[in-house]
Amino acid sequence: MKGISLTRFIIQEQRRTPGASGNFTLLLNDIASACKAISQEVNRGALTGVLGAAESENVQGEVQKKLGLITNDILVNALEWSGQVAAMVSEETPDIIPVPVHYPKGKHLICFDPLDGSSNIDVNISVGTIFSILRCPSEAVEQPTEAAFLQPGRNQVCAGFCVYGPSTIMVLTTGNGVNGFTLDRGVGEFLLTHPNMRIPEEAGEFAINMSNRRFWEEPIRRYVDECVKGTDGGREKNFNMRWIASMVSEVFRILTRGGIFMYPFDYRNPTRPGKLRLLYEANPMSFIVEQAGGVSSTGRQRIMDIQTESIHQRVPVILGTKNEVERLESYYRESLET
Ligand code: AHM
Ligand code: MG
Repeated sequence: MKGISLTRFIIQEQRRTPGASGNFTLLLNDIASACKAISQEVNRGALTGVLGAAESENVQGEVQKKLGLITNDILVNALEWSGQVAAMVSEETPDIIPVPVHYPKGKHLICFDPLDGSSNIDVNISVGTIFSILRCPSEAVEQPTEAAFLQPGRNQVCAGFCVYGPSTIMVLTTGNGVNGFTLDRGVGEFLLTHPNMRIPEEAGEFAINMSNRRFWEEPIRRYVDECVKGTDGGREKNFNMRWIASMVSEVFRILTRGGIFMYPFDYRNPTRPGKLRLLYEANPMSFIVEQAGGVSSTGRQRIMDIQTESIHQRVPVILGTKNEVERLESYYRESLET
């Protein structure tokens, strides 16, 4: 299987799924094409003048980056014409993105963060695209509203992300495990390089933005303090720390060599129960992590069981190696009992 193209891989998966139409294959091909174009834009960077801030803010009041808006347009253009999509949600757009009336509609809802890791764009550190595919309730296909998107993450039919790093790598799940494909620029195709990715059961690394420590809840402080103390504390080993501030890179590292990633609830802003967005960051990453044998939680509940209340909803995210996430969940339970 190693070395086969993403297109062939998807078609072979489709043949194994009774009753599957080719529509989903077309949709994934469009996403892959968009990611190739985004990879090219990210790669050319300052040469084409796409770095820096745009003169606008997103719905969350964050200054938008030029490249964030360009990559958003690439994805919307690649998806809206295809006939596979009912509507889209993007980190860069306040409302749902409808399919223009002159194009046919399909039965899928797509949620995406076109360029995650925005603080890294101008400093030449890896960024990525994250996407999630839901089925559109059949009665909503013709006139989808925000309500159609308010589904729990366990309803996802596919999730993936692309990291634009030293190599461009796409990681994908349709609920049958996790596979990674590296973009071969010579051939112009994503080729299977990381079949059946499994998160190692032993973790030696934790990832969290330590500068927020004073705002954390007690279970997070307890867990991280123990990691920092290593063998001098209650743990049987020493830990290393990483913080790339690009969730795509952190999750790819965890898929490759294990570990735990935390962007937990903190007390900085009482209206914000976390930083990461449920529909296009937390849910797709949770689907991938669970499919690779890991766990993804807010500390208090499984992320994919959260009932979505709004399209840009934020949630705490703790994901990675099963034993480590479960240990932290047990600290949350203990702190709630006392
Ligand atoms: P973004 O979508 O605006 O890029 O925000 C999400 C990113 C994640 O990739 C990363 O884990 C986190 O923000 C880093 O945040 P911070 O700069 O607070 O450490
Ligand atoms: Mg993001």
